[in-house]
This record gives sequence, structure tokens and C-alpha cells, in this order.
Amino acid sequence: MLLTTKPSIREEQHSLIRQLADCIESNWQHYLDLSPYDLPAELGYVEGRLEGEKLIIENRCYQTPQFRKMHLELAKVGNMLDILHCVMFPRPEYNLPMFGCDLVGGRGQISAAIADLSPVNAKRILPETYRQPLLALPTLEFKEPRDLPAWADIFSEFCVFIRPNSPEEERQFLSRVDQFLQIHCSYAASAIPVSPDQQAEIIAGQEYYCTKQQQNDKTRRVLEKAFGVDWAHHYMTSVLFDMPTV
Ligand code: 18B
Repeated sequence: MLLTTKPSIREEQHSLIRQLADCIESNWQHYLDLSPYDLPAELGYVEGRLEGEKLIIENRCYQTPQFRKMHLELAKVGNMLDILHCVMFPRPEYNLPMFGCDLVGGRGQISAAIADLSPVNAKRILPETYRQPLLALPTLEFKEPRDLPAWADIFSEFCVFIRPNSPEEERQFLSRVDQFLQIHCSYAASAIPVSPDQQAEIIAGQEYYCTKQQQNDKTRRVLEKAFGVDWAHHYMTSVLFDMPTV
């Protein structure tokens, strides 16, 4: 499937967001067999208002034989806030971690850059097939690592959560996400389905992941201020972090 090249708010966003969005899509296209995924009606492109500024949300969504939903979302609040959000939801037939990434920035500076391959099995540890290549990656030192909030016990030992403080650190973050995606997409492309018992465990793990992500008050507050409490709840539970269905 050819990815769309239609104009996008991407061109107006912080350069790290633009580069990361391009990096995510090129890995998807290189390793995986993409088809379209239809988001709930009216939620592909959304406009609202936040403190006098226009909030625009632009979604791109795909599926593959291994992933029930691969969601890349770009959002922009006037010139105040640029956001990239991405989650790859594996089909529960496959023992694959959840790839997640969030970049939030304002006025030329990214304040939060987070990326992880998060385990969903009962022990909440990544499979050896992931741990080995991830352990072999060079250790990165960032000047401003950030502390995870209390709900964030879903992330792995390989999670990167920083405020990048130079173009070099931005480059290193981008390169680490590229490495995560290469490891993940190349492994997933030839993954073999698991037993029904293991599927139940994976569904529980994905539900736990979504339940925790839905507790991110910083995301919720932005959406509530622009679109109201009910819309924000619906969006967080049906577009950002919807549960797998059996
Ligand atoms: N997120 N983020 O995606 N969030 O979606 N995000 C923020 O500098 C949005 C994910 C994560 O410190 C902030 O503090 C909006 C995924 C974590 O309490 C804002 C959307 C992951 C934090 C937003 C969005 C993820 C965080 C504060 C929908 C991880 C820190 C920025 C488009 C895989 C939370 C700052 C804390 C922060 C907003 C993580 C404003 C609106 C997939 C851990």
C-alpha cells in the first residue's frame, strides 16, 4: 500500500516530530504489509479550540497481519504545542510488545520525548528475542532524563524518557526510536501465532497497558480543554488506547 502524500500539519511541526513521523512510516512501509484501518467515524481529522488557539488532530492508521492497529497521530495547538503520538497494537495471536512513542513540544523546544517497547506478558518482561538485540544497543546518556509518573509501571527497562537539550540529543533520540522500530518490525514480520492460553495472557497485558495509559492526566487535560470531558474520554478509550476485543 502506498502511504498518502497529501498535505499535512507535519510540514509545520517541530523538526524532530517531522523526522520521527517520517522514520515511523518508512519502517512500517519497509518491513510490514500495510492495509488501511478505519478509525471511528469523524475521528480521522479533528479541529477544536484551546485557549483561543486552534487545535488540529491528524490521524493516520494502518493494520497488518501481525498488528490490529498502527496509529500515528500528529496534533498542533496554534503555535503553542506540537504533539506526535504513536502506538502499534499487536494482534493478540502474537507475543509481541507494544511500541509506543510520544513527543510533546512548544515554541521550538521538545519538553517530553518518550519511546518504549513495552511487555504485555504476565511477568511483564520482554521476550529474550527482544532483550538481546536491545541490550546490544549502545548506552545513551542524556543530560535531562525525566521521571516517569506513578501510572507508568507498564514501560520496560529500555524505555527512554527525556527532555532533549541539543540537536545532538534529538538526533540520538531519533536514532534510538529507529533502532526500536527496526528490531520490532523485522521480528514481527515473521512472528508465529501463540497458543489460546497465551493469547488470554496477552489480551490481559494489552488491557493493563491501555488502562494505565488512559490515566495520563496531561493528555486528558489538553483534550478536555479543547473538546470537553465526554469527548476526551471517548477519544482516549476508543482512538488512543482502545482495548483488544476477543
Ligand atoms: N502528553 N499526548 O499523545 N503518551 O500517548 N506522555 C504528555 O512536558 C498528549 C502516549 C507520556 O509527566 C504531556 O510534561 C496529547 C504514549 C508520558 O505526568 C502532554 C496526546 C506514551 C508523559 C501530553 C498525546 C505516552 C507524557 C506533558 C494526544 C508512551 C509524561 C508534556 C494527541 C509510550 C506524563 C510535558 C507526566 C506527557 C499530551 C507517554 C501535554 C494531547 C503512546 C509518560
